Amino acid sequence: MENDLYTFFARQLADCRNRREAIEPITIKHPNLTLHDAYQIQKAGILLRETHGEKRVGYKMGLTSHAKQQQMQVSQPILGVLTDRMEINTEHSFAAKKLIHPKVEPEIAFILGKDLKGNVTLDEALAACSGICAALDVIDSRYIDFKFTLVDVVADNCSAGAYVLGPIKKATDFDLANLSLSLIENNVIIKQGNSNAILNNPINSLIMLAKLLAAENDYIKAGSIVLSGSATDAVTIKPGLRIANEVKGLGTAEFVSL
Ligand code: OOG
Ligand code: MG
Repeated sequence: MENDLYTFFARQLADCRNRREAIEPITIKHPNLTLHDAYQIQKAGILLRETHGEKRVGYKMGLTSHAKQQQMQVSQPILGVLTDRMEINTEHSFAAKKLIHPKVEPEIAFILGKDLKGNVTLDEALAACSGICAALDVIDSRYIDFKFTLVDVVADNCSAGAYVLGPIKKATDFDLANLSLSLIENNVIIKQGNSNAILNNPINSLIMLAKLLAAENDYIKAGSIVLSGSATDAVTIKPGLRIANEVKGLGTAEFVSL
């Protein structure tokens, strides 16, 4: 497919974001789009953001848990790109009204201290991490009712909306395959999950990201933030609430939804 067409679809999705209006999935009118096309559309979308001054800060993995694959009826992990504009501000308040129909997910995030390339072992992935933390991923599909195919959601940058991180700790101090996550609204726990729901261990999400990028001759650069994917299904954000992901022993990522 032509580069112009990738940019055309990327612009369409960016317009949806700016106008806060969802559209029908692009595969309805273009059923022949491939996963490769979808990643090219995603890349064109990130280039557009960069021309508007946004800076890449890392990646998000999506659909890495059974709960998410079930909820979205899509059965394969995917990646998206995070930019600095997506970070929830330092006072940690977040205007849900600026998005179309945001939902929130409790996650574990990694911070890379070193580059990570190609097929890596669990120990190599761990050694590349300078830290881990609790995270909240705010997703906001540009498609009506969050309904899409794998190709659609990849083109839409994995529904990336916003994110916030908790305090950063040393990865080797934790049993990554057994962290307990609680998604909390005000003081009420609304979802509970375990980090083993994320590909048995969220570090496997990082390993998979390195592998997916290697297929495109790319790699995870030192300094990158990587969201490993939601441990539970996603929850619609209501305004006026303190929303938190409390990870036992690790810390809390939180924001107030306006
Ligand atoms: C796609 C994004 C999924 C996750 O953590 O699984 C995702 C979506 O559900 O809209 O961020
Ligand atoms: Mg997510």
